[in-house]
Amino acid sequence: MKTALITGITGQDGAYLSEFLLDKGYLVHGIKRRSSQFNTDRIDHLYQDPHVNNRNFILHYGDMTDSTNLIRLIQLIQPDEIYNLAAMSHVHVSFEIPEYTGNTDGLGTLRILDAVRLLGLEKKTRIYQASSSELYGKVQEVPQSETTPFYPRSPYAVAKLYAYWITVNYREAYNMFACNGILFNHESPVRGETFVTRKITRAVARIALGLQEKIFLGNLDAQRDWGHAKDYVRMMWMILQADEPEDWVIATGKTTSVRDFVRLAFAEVGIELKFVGKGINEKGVVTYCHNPDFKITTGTEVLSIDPRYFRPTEVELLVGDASKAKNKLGWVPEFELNDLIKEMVESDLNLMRKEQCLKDVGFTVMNYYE
Ligand code: NDP
Ligand code: GDR
Repeated sequence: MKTALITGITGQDGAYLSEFLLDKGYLVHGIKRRSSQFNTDRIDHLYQDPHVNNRNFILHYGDMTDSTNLIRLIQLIQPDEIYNLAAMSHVHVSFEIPEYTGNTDGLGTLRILDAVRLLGLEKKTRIYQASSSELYGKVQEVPQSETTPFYPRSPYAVAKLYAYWITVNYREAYNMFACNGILFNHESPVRGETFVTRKITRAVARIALGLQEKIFLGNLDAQRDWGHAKDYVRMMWMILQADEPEDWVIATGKTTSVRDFVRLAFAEVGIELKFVGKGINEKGVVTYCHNPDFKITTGTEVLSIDPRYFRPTEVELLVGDASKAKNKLGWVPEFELNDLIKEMVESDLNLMRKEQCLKDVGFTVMNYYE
Protein backbone atom coordinates (compact mmCIF):
# COMPACT_ATOMS: atom_id res chain seq x y z
CA MET A 1 0.00 0.00 0.00
CA LYS A 2 1.43 3.39 -0.99
CA THR A 3 1.18 6.31 1.43
CA ALA A 4 0.27 9.80 0.26
CA LEU A 5 0.25 13.10 2.11
CA ILE A 6 -2.06 15.80 0.77
CA THR A 7 -1.70 19.40 1.93
CA GLY A 8 -4.86 21.40 1.22
CA ILE A 9 -6.96 18.25 1.61
CA THR A 10 -10.06 20.27 2.59
CA GLY A 11 -10.02 22.21 -0.72
CA GLN A 12 -11.65 21.35 -4.04
CA ASP A 13 -8.69 19.42 -5.46
CA GLY A 14 -7.79 17.85 -2.12
CA ALA A 15 -11.25 16.30 -1.94
CA TYR A 16 -11.21 14.87 -5.48
CA LEU A 17 -7.62 13.68 -5.15
CA SER A 18 -8.43 11.92 -1.86
CA GLU A 19 -11.27 9.99 -3.54
CA PHE A 20 -9.00 9.13 -6.46
CA LEU A 21 -6.11 7.86 -4.31
CA LEU A 22 -8.38 5.90 -1.94
CA ASP A 23 -9.86 4.16 -5.02
CA LYS A 24 -6.32 3.25 -6.04
CA GLY A 25 -5.73 1.64 -2.61
CA TYR A 26 -3.56 4.35 -1.08
CA LEU A 27 -3.27 5.18 2.60
CA VAL A 28 -4.15 8.89 2.52
CA HIS A 29 -3.00 11.41 5.11
CA GLY A 30 -4.10 15.02 4.92
CA ILE A 31 -3.31 18.29 6.62
CA LYS A 32 -6.23 20.43 7.74
CA ARG A 33 -6.12 23.81 9.44
CA ARG A 34 -7.56 24.53 12.82
CA SER A 35 -10.69 26.56 12.32
CA SER A 36 -13.33 27.93 14.68
CA GLN A 37 -15.93 25.92 12.76
CA PHE A 38 -15.79 22.56 10.99
CA ASN A 39 -14.01 23.07 7.66
CA THR A 40 -14.16 19.53 6.27
CA ASP A 41 -17.43 19.68 4.27
CA ARG A 42 -15.83 18.49 1.07
CA ILE A 43 -14.28 15.38 2.65
CA ASP A 44 -16.82 14.49 5.33
CA HIS A 45 -18.03 11.53 3.22
CA LEU A 46 -14.50 10.07 3.51
CA TYR A 47 -14.10 10.66 7.26
CA GLN A 48 -13.19 7.65 9.39
CA ASP A 49 -13.68 7.47 13.14
CA PRO A 50 -10.24 7.82 14.80
CA HIS A 51 -11.29 5.17 17.34
CA VAL A 52 -11.36 2.37 14.75
CA ASN A 53 -8.28 0.47 13.58
CA ASN A 54 -6.90 0.18 10.06
CA ARG A 55 -8.01 3.57 8.83
CA ASN A 56 -6.88 4.52 5.34
CA PHE A 57 -7.89 8.19 5.60
CA ILE A 58 -6.23 10.18 8.38
CA LEU A 59 -6.30 13.92 9.05
CA HIS A 60 -3.72 15.94 11.00
CA TYR A 61 -3.72 19.55 12.13
CA GLY A 62 -1.11 21.66 10.41
CA ASP A 63 -0.29 24.81 8.54
CA MET A 64 1.96 25.72 5.65
CA THR A 65 3.46 28.53 7.71
CA ASP A 66 4.65 26.18 10.49
CA SER A 67 7.93 24.43 9.60
CA THR A 68 8.22 22.29 12.71
CA ASN A 69 4.69 20.99 12.24
CA LEU A 70 5.43 20.02 8.63
CA ILE A 71 8.73 18.33 9.54
CA ARG A 72 7.08 16.37 12.36
CA LEU A 73 4.19 15.21 10.17
CA ILE A 74 6.39 14.15 7.27
CA GLN A 75 8.64 12.25 9.67
CA LEU A 76 5.61 10.51 11.19
CA ILE A 77 3.92 9.69 7.88
CA GLN A 78 7.01 8.81 5.77
CA PRO A 79 5.01 9.45 2.59
CA ASP A 80 5.80 7.90 -0.79
CA GLU A 81 4.08 10.85 -2.42
CA ILE A 82 3.33 14.41 -1.28
CA TYR A 83 0.74 16.46 -3.13
CA ASN A 84 1.30 20.08 -2.12
CA LEU A 85 -2.09 21.63 -2.83
CA ALA A 86 -2.39 23.98 0.15
CA ALA A 87 -2.47 27.64 -0.80
CA MET A 88 -4.22 30.93 -0.38
CA SER A 89 -5.60 30.31 -3.83
CA HIS A 90 -7.73 33.40 -4.56
CA VAL A 91 -5.98 35.75 -6.99
CA HIS A 92 -8.01 38.86 -6.10
CA VAL A 93 -7.72 38.27 -2.33
CA SER A 94 -3.93 37.96 -2.73
CA PHE A 95 -3.82 41.71 -3.40
CA GLU A 96 -5.38 42.20 0.06
CA ILE A 97 -3.12 39.76 1.93
CA PRO A 98 0.09 39.68 -0.15
CA GLU A 99 2.52 38.86 2.66
CA TYR A 100 0.44 35.96 3.97
CA THR A 101 0.06 34.69 0.41
CA GLY A 102 3.82 34.80 -0.14
CA ASN A 103 4.42 32.98 3.11
CA THR A 104 1.88 30.22 2.50
CA ASP A 105 2.12 29.70 -1.25
CA GLY A 106 5.79 30.53 -1.78
CA LEU A 107 7.70 29.73 1.40
CA GLY A 108 5.22 26.97 2.29
CA THR A 109 6.46 25.03 -0.73
CA LEU A 110 10.06 25.50 0.37
CA ARG A 111 9.12 24.16 3.83
CA ILE A 112 7.77 20.94 2.32
CA LEU A 113 10.78 20.42 0.04
CA ASP A 114 13.25 21.18 2.80
CA ALA A 115 11.47 18.92 5.29
CA VAL A 116 11.87 16.02 2.86
CA ARG A 117 15.55 16.86 2.42
CA LEU A 118 16.26 17.32 6.14
CA LEU A 119 14.61 13.99 6.93
CA GLY A 120 16.71 12.20 4.30
CA LEU A 121 13.62 11.19 2.29
CA GLU A 122 14.89 12.54 -1.07
CA LYS A 123 15.02 9.07 -2.61
CA LYS A 124 11.72 7.83 -1.15
CA THR A 125 9.28 10.74 -1.40
CA ARG A 126 7.96 12.11 -4.70
CA ILE A 127 6.54 15.64 -4.60
CA TYR A 128 3.82 17.23 -6.70
CA GLN A 129 3.67 21.03 -6.61
CA ALA A 130 0.38 22.74 -7.55
CA SER A 131 1.66 25.31 -10.01
CA SER A 132 -0.70 27.51 -11.96
CA SER A 133 -1.44 29.02 -15.36
CA GLU A 134 -1.45 32.34 -13.47
CA LEU A 135 2.35 32.14 -13.88
CA TYR A 136 1.86 33.15 -17.53
CA GLY A 137 -0.03 36.32 -16.55
CA LYS A 138 0.41 38.98 -19.20
CA VAL A 139 0.05 37.34 -22.58
CA GLN A 140 3.42 36.44 -24.11
CA GLU A 141 2.31 33.57 -26.34
CA VAL A 142 -0.92 31.74 -27.24
CA PRO A 143 -1.48 28.90 -26.43
CA GLN A 144 0.75 28.62 -23.36
CA SER A 145 3.00 25.59 -22.98
CA GLU A 146 5.89 24.42 -20.78
CA THR A 147 8.25 26.70 -22.75
CA THR A 148 6.18 29.91 -22.60
CA PRO A 149 7.89 32.63 -20.50
CA PHE A 150 6.24 33.58 -17.20
CA TYR A 151 4.96 37.10 -16.40
CA PRO A 152 3.01 36.88 -13.11
CA ARG A 153 0.40 39.58 -12.48
CA SER A 154 -0.63 39.20 -8.81
CA PRO A 155 0.93 38.53 -5.40
CA TYR A 156 -0.57 35.02 -5.73
CA ALA A 157 1.13 34.41 -9.07
CA VAL A 158 4.45 35.83 -7.84
CA ALA A 159 4.32 33.52 -4.80
CA LYS A 160 3.55 30.59 -7.11
CA LEU A 161 6.51 31.62 -9.28
CA TYR A 162 8.80 31.20 -6.28
CA ALA A 163 7.19 27.84 -5.54
CA TYR A 164 7.67 26.74 -9.16
CA TRP A 165 11.37 27.58 -9.24
CA ILE A 166 12.20 26.28 -5.76
CA THR A 167 10.67 22.96 -6.85
CA VAL A 168 12.87 22.92 -9.97
CA ASN A 169 15.87 23.94 -7.88
CA TYR A 170 15.43 21.17 -5.30
CA ARG A 171 15.01 18.66 -8.11
CA GLU A 172 18.28 19.74 -9.71
CA ALA A 173 20.25 20.36 -6.52
CA TYR A 174 19.26 17.27 -4.55
CA ASN A 175 18.03 14.84 -7.24
CA MET A 176 14.55 14.90 -5.81
CA PHE A 177 11.51 13.60 -7.70
CA ALA A 178 9.78 16.98 -7.49
CA CYS A 179 7.43 18.10 -10.29
CA ASN A 180 5.28 21.08 -11.18
CA GLY A 181 1.84 20.57 -12.66
CA ILE A 182 1.03 23.88 -14.37
CA LEU A 183 -2.70 23.55 -14.14
CA PHE A 184 -5.15 25.81 -15.93
CA ASN A 185 -8.45 26.69 -14.22
CA HIS A 186 -10.46 23.66 -13.17
CA GLU A 187 -13.84 23.72 -11.57
CA SER A 188 -16.54 21.45 -10.14
CA PRO A 189 -19.68 21.53 -8.01
CA VAL A 190 -17.43 21.91 -4.94
CA ARG A 191 -15.43 24.81 -6.35
CA GLY A 192 -15.00 27.63 -3.80
CA GLU A 193 -18.03 29.92 -3.91
CA THR A 194 -16.03 33.09 -4.67
CA PHE A 195 -14.33 31.87 -7.84
CA VAL A 196 -16.16 33.21 -10.85
CA THR A 197 -17.64 29.95 -12.21
CA ARG A 198 -19.19 28.86 -8.91
CA LYS A 199 -20.27 32.41 -8.13
CA ILE A 200 -22.15 32.34 -11.43
CA THR A 201 -23.71 28.87 -11.10
CA ARG A 202 -24.86 29.60 -7.54
CA ALA A 203 -26.34 32.92 -8.64
CA VAL A 204 -28.10 31.31 -11.62
CA ALA A 205 -29.74 28.78 -9.29
CA ARG A 206 -30.69 31.43 -6.73
CA ILE A 207 -32.06 33.84 -9.34
CA ALA A 208 -34.08 31.07 -10.98
CA LEU A 209 -35.62 30.14 -7.62
CA GLY A 210 -36.28 33.73 -6.59
CA LEU A 211 -33.70 33.74 -3.76
CA GLN A 212 -31.57 36.50 -5.31
CA GLU A 213 -32.32 39.30 -7.76
CA LYS A 214 -29.06 39.73 -9.63
CA ILE A 215 -25.37 38.94 -9.77
CA PHE A 216 -22.58 41.54 -9.70
CA LEU A 217 -19.43 40.65 -11.61
CA GLY A 218 -16.16 42.27 -12.67
CA ASN A 219 -14.32 41.78 -15.93
CA LEU A 220 -16.56 39.87 -18.35
CA ASP A 221 -13.92 39.93 -21.10
CA ALA A 222 -11.41 37.73 -19.27
CA GLN A 223 -10.93 34.39 -21.04
CA ARG A 224 -10.10 31.18 -19.27
CA ASP A 225 -9.31 27.59 -20.21
CA TRP A 226 -11.78 25.84 -17.89
CA GLY A 227 -11.62 22.10 -17.23
CA HIS A 228 -13.12 19.69 -14.69
CA ALA A 229 -11.22 19.10 -11.42
CA LYS A 230 -11.75 15.32 -11.75
CA ASP A 231 -9.68 15.21 -14.95
CA TYR A 232 -6.96 17.32 -13.35
CA VAL A 233 -6.42 15.34 -10.14
CA ARG A 234 -5.98 12.19 -12.25
CA MET A 235 -3.13 13.96 -14.02
CA MET A 236 -1.52 14.99 -10.68
CA TRP A 237 -1.20 11.30 -9.88
CA MET A 238 0.07 10.44 -13.39
CA ILE A 239 2.81 13.08 -13.02
CA LEU A 240 4.19 11.28 -9.97
CA GLN A 241 4.03 7.87 -11.69
CA ALA A 242 6.13 9.06 -14.68
CA ASP A 243 9.64 7.67 -15.21
CA GLU A 244 11.32 11.06 -14.80
CA PRO A 245 10.47 14.13 -12.72
CA GLU A 246 9.32 16.89 -15.08
CA ASP A 247 6.99 19.88 -15.30
CA TRP A 248 3.68 19.58 -17.14
CA VAL A 249 0.96 21.84 -18.53
CA ILE A 250 -2.58 20.57 -17.94
CA ALA A 251 -5.33 22.27 -19.91
CA THR A 252 -8.21 21.61 -22.30
CA GLY A 253 -6.84 23.83 -25.10
CA LYS A 254 -10.13 25.76 -25.37
CA THR A 255 -10.84 29.20 -23.96
CA THR A 256 -14.14 30.89 -23.07
CA SER A 257 -14.93 34.40 -21.84
CA VAL A 258 -16.59 35.04 -18.50
CA ARG A 259 -19.48 36.59 -20.48
CA ASP A 260 -20.02 33.36 -22.45
CA PHE A 261 -19.80 31.29 -19.27
CA VAL A 262 -22.60 33.43 -17.80
CA ARG A 263 -24.72 33.00 -20.93
CA LEU A 264 -24.22 29.22 -20.95
CA ALA A 265 -24.99 28.90 -17.24
CA PHE A 266 -28.27 30.83 -17.52
CA ALA A 267 -29.17 28.78 -20.63
CA GLU A 268 -28.94 25.62 -18.47
CA VAL A 269 -32.06 26.72 -16.56
CA GLY A 270 -33.84 27.89 -19.71
CA ILE A 271 -33.10 31.59 -19.30
CA GLU A 272 -31.88 33.42 -22.40
CA LEU A 273 -29.66 36.39 -21.66
CA LYS A 274 -28.70 39.39 -23.76
CA PHE A 275 -25.85 41.73 -22.85
CA VAL A 276 -26.51 45.45 -23.33
CA GLY A 277 -24.34 48.49 -22.67
CA LYS A 278 -20.57 48.76 -22.56
CA GLY A 279 -17.79 48.71 -19.95
CA ILE A 280 -18.98 49.21 -16.38
CA ASN A 281 -22.47 49.98 -17.71
CA GLU A 282 -22.86 46.56 -19.26
CA LYS A 283 -25.89 44.60 -18.04
CA GLY A 284 -27.31 41.13 -18.54
CA VAL A 285 -31.00 41.23 -19.39
CA VAL A 286 -33.42 38.29 -19.65
CA THR A 287 -34.85 37.95 -23.16
CA TYR A 288 -36.89 34.82 -22.48
CA CYS A 289 -37.46 32.21 -19.79
CA HIS A 290 -38.46 28.80 -21.10
CA ASN A 291 -39.15 27.31 -17.68
CA PRO A 292 -42.63 28.13 -16.35
CA ASP A 293 -41.51 27.15 -12.81
CA PHE A 294 -39.15 30.11 -12.68
CA LYS A 295 -41.01 33.40 -12.32
CA ILE A 296 -38.55 35.47 -14.34
CA THR A 297 -40.01 38.07 -16.65
CA THR A 298 -38.52 39.24 -19.92
CA GLY A 299 -36.53 42.44 -19.50
CA THR A 300 -35.41 41.67 -15.92
CA GLU A 301 -31.86 42.82 -15.28
CA VAL A 302 -30.04 39.91 -13.64
CA LEU A 303 -26.42 41.00 -14.04
CA SER A 304 -24.56 44.25 -13.37
CA ILE A 305 -20.90 45.17 -13.33
CA ASP A 306 -19.34 46.16 -10.01
CA PRO A 307 -15.83 47.64 -10.34
CA ARG A 308 -14.91 46.23 -6.91
CA TYR A 309 -14.36 42.92 -8.69
CA PHE A 310 -11.80 44.39 -11.11
CA ARG A 311 -8.23 43.44 -10.25
CA PRO A 312 -5.36 45.95 -10.02
CA THR A 313 -3.65 43.91 -12.74
CA GLU A 314 -5.64 41.38 -14.73
CA VAL A 315 -4.79 38.21 -16.64
CA GLU A 316 -6.80 38.60 -19.83
CA LEU A 317 -6.31 35.41 -21.80
CA LEU A 318 -5.34 31.90 -20.81
CA VAL A 319 -5.40 28.89 -23.09
CA GLY A 320 -3.10 25.95 -22.55
CA ASP A 321 -1.30 23.53 -24.81
CA ALA A 322 -1.20 20.16 -23.02
CA SER A 323 0.42 18.26 -25.94
CA LYS A 324 3.31 17.09 -23.77
CA ALA A 325 0.94 15.49 -21.24
CA LYS A 326 -1.09 13.93 -24.04
CA ASN A 327 1.89 12.58 -25.98
CA LYS A 328 4.10 11.40 -23.11
CA LEU A 329 1.56 10.35 -20.47
CA GLY A 330 -1.57 9.73 -22.55
CA TRP A 331 -3.64 12.22 -20.54
CA VAL A 332 -6.82 13.48 -22.20
CA PRO A 333 -9.62 15.36 -20.45
CA GLU A 334 -12.93 13.49 -20.35
CA PHE A 335 -15.21 16.43 -19.55
CA GLU A 336 -16.37 19.18 -21.95
CA LEU A 337 -17.20 22.66 -20.66
CA ASN A 338 -20.92 22.10 -21.33
CA ASP A 339 -20.92 18.97 -19.12
CA LEU A 340 -19.14 20.90 -16.39
CA ILE A 341 -21.57 23.83 -16.44
CA LYS A 342 -24.55 21.46 -16.46
CA GLU A 343 -23.19 19.54 -13.47
CA MET A 344 -22.43 22.73 -11.52
CA VAL A 345 -25.81 24.34 -12.20
CA GLU A 346 -27.73 21.15 -11.34
CA SER A 347 -25.80 20.75 -8.12
CA ASP A 348 -26.41 24.39 -7.13
CA LEU A 349 -30.11 24.09 -7.97
CA ASN A 350 -30.33 21.14 -5.57
CA LEU A 351 -28.51 23.07 -2.87
CA MET A 352 -30.65 26.16 -3.35
CA ARG A 353 -33.88 24.16 -3.29
CA LYS A 354 -32.88 23.16 0.24
CA GLU A 355 -32.31 26.84 1.07
CA GLN A 356 -35.69 27.65 -0.40
CA CYS A 357 -37.37 25.08 1.88
CA LEU A 358 -35.65 26.62 4.89
CA LYS A 359 -36.73 30.10 3.81
CA ASP A 360 -40.30 28.91 3.29
CA VAL A 361 -40.52 27.71 6.90
CA GLY A 362 -39.12 30.96 8.27
CA PHE A 363 -35.35 30.42 8.58
CA THR A 364 -32.95 33.17 7.49
CA VAL A 365 -30.93 32.07 4.46
CA MET A 366 -27.49 33.42 3.77
CA ASN A 367 -27.49 36.41 1.49
CA TYR A 368 -23.78 36.75 1.02
CA TYR A 369 -22.26 37.81 -2.28
CA GLU A 370 -18.48 38.05 -2.83
P1 NDP B 1 -8.87 25.66 -2.63
O1 NDP B 1 -8.82 27.11 -2.33
O2 NDP B 1 -10.20 25.00 -2.85
O3 NDP B 1 -8.13 24.85 -1.45
C1 NDP B 1 -6.97 25.36 -0.85
C2 NDP B 1 -6.59 24.45 0.30
O4 NDP B 1 -5.42 24.96 0.93
C3 NDP B 1 -7.66 24.35 1.40
O5 NDP B 1 -7.64 23.05 1.93
C4 NDP B 1 -7.16 25.34 2.43
O6 NDP B 1 -7.63 25.08 3.75
C5 NDP B 1 -5.66 25.07 2.34
N1 NDP B 1 -4.86 26.14 2.91
C6 NDP B 1 -4.88 27.45 2.66
N2 NDP B 1 -3.96 28.10 3.39
C7 NDP B 1 -3.34 27.16 4.14
C8 NDP B 1 -2.32 27.21 5.12
N3 NDP B 1 -1.72 28.34 5.48
N4 NDP B 1 -1.91 26.04 5.69
C9 NDP B 1 -2.52 24.87 5.36
N5 NDP B 1 -3.50 24.77 4.44
C10 NDP B 1 -3.90 25.90 3.86
O7 NDP B 1 -7.92 25.42 -3.89
P2 NDP B 1 -8.04 24.32 -5.06
O8 NDP B 1 -8.35 23.00 -4.48
O9 NDP B 1 -8.86 24.87 -6.16
O10 NDP B 1 -6.54 24.33 -5.62
C11 NDP B 1 -5.53 23.46 -5.06
C12 NDP B 1 -4.17 24.03 -5.39
O11 NDP B 1 -4.00 24.14 -6.80
C13 NDP B 1 -3.89 25.42 -4.83
O12 NDP B 1 -2.53 25.48 -4.50
C14 NDP B 1 -4.17 26.35 -6.01
O13 NDP B 1 -3.43 27.54 -5.88
C15 NDP B 1 -3.67 25.48 -7.15
N6 NDP B 1 -4.31 25.70 -8.44
C16 NDP B 1 -5.67 25.63 -8.54
C17 NDP B 1 -6.27 25.76 -9.79
C18 NDP B 1 -7.75 25.70 -9.94
O14 NDP B 1 -8.24 26.12 -11.01
N7 NDP B 1 -8.50 25.17 -8.99
C19 NDP B 1 -5.45 25.94 -11.01
C20 NDP B 1 -4.02 25.97 -10.76
C21 NDP B 1 -3.48 25.84 -9.53
P3 NDP B 1 -9.08 25.64 4.25
O15 NDP B 1 -10.10 24.70 3.66
O16 NDP B 1 -8.95 25.55 5.71
O17 NDP B 1 -9.21 27.03 3.72
P1 GDR C 1 -8.59 32.94 -11.44
O1 GDR C 1 -10.09 32.52 -11.07
O2 GDR C 1 -8.26 34.31 -11.00
O3 GDR C 1 -8.41 32.62 -12.90
O4 GDR C 1 -7.75 31.95 -10.53
P2 GDR C 1 -11.39 33.38 -10.77
O5 GDR C 1 -12.53 32.44 -10.99
O6 GDR C 1 -11.31 34.08 -9.46
O7 GDR C 1 -11.38 34.51 -11.91
C1 GDR C 1 -11.45 34.19 -13.29
C2 GDR C 1 -11.67 35.46 -14.10
O8 GDR C 1 -13.01 35.94 -13.87
C3 GDR C 1 -12.93 37.34 -13.69
N1 GDR C 1 -14.09 37.80 -12.91
C4 GDR C 1 -14.34 37.50 -11.63
N2 GDR C 1 -13.68 36.69 -10.76
C5 GDR C 1 -14.19 36.54 -9.52
N3 GDR C 1 -13.60 35.71 -8.66
N4 GDR C 1 -15.33 37.19 -9.12
C6 GDR C 1 -16.02 38.04 -9.96
O9 GDR C 1 -17.02 38.60 -9.59
C7 GDR C 1 -15.50 38.18 -11.28
N5 GDR C 1 -15.92 38.87 -12.36
C8 GDR C 1 -15.05 38.63 -13.34
C9 GDR C 1 -11.60 37.58 -13.00
O10 GDR C 1 -11.21 38.94 -13.12
C10 GDR C 1 -10.71 36.60 -13.74
O11 GDR C 1 -10.23 37.18 -14.91
C11 GDR C 1 -8.10 30.57 -10.39
C12 GDR C 1 -7.67 30.12 -8.99
O12 GDR C 1 -8.17 28.81 -8.78
C13 GDR C 1 -6.16 30.09 -8.85
O13 GDR C 1 -5.80 29.50 -7.61
C14 GDR C 1 -5.57 29.29 -10.00
O14 GDR C 1 -4.17 29.28 -9.92
C15 GDR C 1 -6.04 29.83 -11.33
O15 GDR C 1 -7.45 29.80 -11.38
C16 GDR C 1 -5.51 29.00 -12.50
